[in-house]
Amino acid sequence: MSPLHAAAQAVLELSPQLARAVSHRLNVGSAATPRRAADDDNAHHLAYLAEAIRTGDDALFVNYAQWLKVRYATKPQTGRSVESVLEALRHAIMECAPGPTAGATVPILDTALAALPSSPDTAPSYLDPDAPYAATARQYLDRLLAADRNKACDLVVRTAGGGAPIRDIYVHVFQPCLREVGRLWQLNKISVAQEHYCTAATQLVMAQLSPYVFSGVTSDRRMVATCVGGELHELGIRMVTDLMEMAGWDTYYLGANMNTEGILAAIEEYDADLLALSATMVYHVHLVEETIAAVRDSERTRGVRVMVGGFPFLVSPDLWRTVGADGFAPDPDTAIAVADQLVPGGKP
Ligand code: B12
Repeated sequence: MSPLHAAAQAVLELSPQLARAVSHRLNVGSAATPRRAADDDNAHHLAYLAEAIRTGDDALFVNYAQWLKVRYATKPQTGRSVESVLEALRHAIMECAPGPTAGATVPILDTALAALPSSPDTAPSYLDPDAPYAATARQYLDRLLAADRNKACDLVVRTAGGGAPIRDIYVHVFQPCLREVGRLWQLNKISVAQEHYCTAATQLVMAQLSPYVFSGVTSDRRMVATCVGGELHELGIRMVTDLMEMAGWDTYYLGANMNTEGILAAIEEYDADLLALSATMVYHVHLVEETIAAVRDSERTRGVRVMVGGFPFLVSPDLWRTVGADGFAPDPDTAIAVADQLVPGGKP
C-alpha cells in the first residue's frame, strides 16, 4: 500500500474518533446542533479529506471547503465556521494520528484554510441569459419550481418537435437547469423535496424524448455506461449515453449505484468495447479506481477501454489518470470524440 493510501485509510479508520474530537473542540452538543448530527457532518468532511489524501489531489478538498463556505453562509451552523471546523480537524489529526498521517493531511487542510478568505460565500447562477436556449431554460426551470411538470414537459416536447436538436436541449436546457437546482438547494432557497421533484420531472421529460434518441440504427461499437456503487447522480451519464447512442454507439445504460461485480458481468455479457464510468460525489472516487483495477484484473474484461467523468473529474482535470482510466471527458461532445479515439472505427 502506498504511503498516501495508508494515510487515507488511517483517516477513515479513525473517522469516528476524529469526528468526536472535532465536535468536542468546537463545543457542539446543544439542542440546536445535536451532537450526533455534528459528528456525522465531521465524518462527511473526513470522507472528502481522505479522497484528497489518497489521490494526492488537494483540489478535491479545497473545492469542498469552498462549497461548504457557501452552504454555511446561507444555513448558519451554531458556533461553527468552515475555518473553525478545519482548524479543529487539523488539531484532532495532529493529536490522534501524528507522524505520516498528519504529515499527509495537514498540508491539505492548510491549503484549504489559505484559499477560504478569498473564496466567495455565494455561488453565481448557472442560467446565463446570453447562452443558446436561455429563454427556454429559464421557462423550464420556472415551471418546475412552480410544480408544473406538465407545462415544463410540453415546453421541451414542443421545442424538440420544432426541430431543436436533442443535444442542444440536453446541454443548454437540462444541464444548466439541474445545476441551478443544485445551487438553489445549496443556498437554502429550495427544499430537498423540490430538488427531487425537478430531477424526477426531468427524467420523465427525457423519457418523452426517447423516440428521437433511439433511431434503431445498430452499430458494432458497444458501450456499457454506469455510475459506481453508492452513486445516485445518474443524469449526467444518462445524457452522455443518449448522445453517444445518437452518435452511432450501441449503448447499454445501467444507471445509478452499480457494484463492481455487476459492472464486470455487464461488460462481459454485452461484449463491450468501452466502459463509461461516472461519479459525482468526491468520496466515490476510490470506487472508480477500484472498479477500473477490477476490470483490468479480470481476463474476461481487461480488453475494454475505460472513460470516466462527473463532478470530481471537472474539479481536477488530471484525476482520470490517477484512477487509471484511459480517458476523460467533461461533456457529451468531448465524450464522443474521446470514445472515437479510444475505440476507433469499431472492433479490431
Ligand atoms: C439531481 C441531484 C441529486 C439527485 C440525483 C438523482 C438522479 N436520479 O440523478 C439526488 C436527490 C439523489 C441527489 C442526492 C445528493 N446530492 Co445531489 N445533486 C443533484 C444536482 C442538482 C444535479 C445533478 C445533475 O444531474 N447535474 C447535471 C449533469 C448534466 O451534470 P453532471 O452530473 O456534471 O454531468 C455532466 C458532466 O460531468 C459529464 N459526465 C458526467 N458523468 C460522466 C461520465 C462519463 C464517462 C463522461 C465521459 C462524462 C460524464 O457529462 C455530463 C453532461 O455534460 C447536483 C447539482 C449539480 N451541480 O450538478 C447536486 C449535487 C451534485 N448534489 C450534491 C449533494 C451534496 C448531494 C447529497 C449529499 C445531498 C442532497 N443534496 O440530497 C446527496 C448524495 C447522493 C449520493 N450518495 O450520490 C452537491 C454536491 C456538492 C459537493 N461539493 O460535493 C451538488 C453539487 C448540489 C450543490 N450545488 O450543492 N442529488
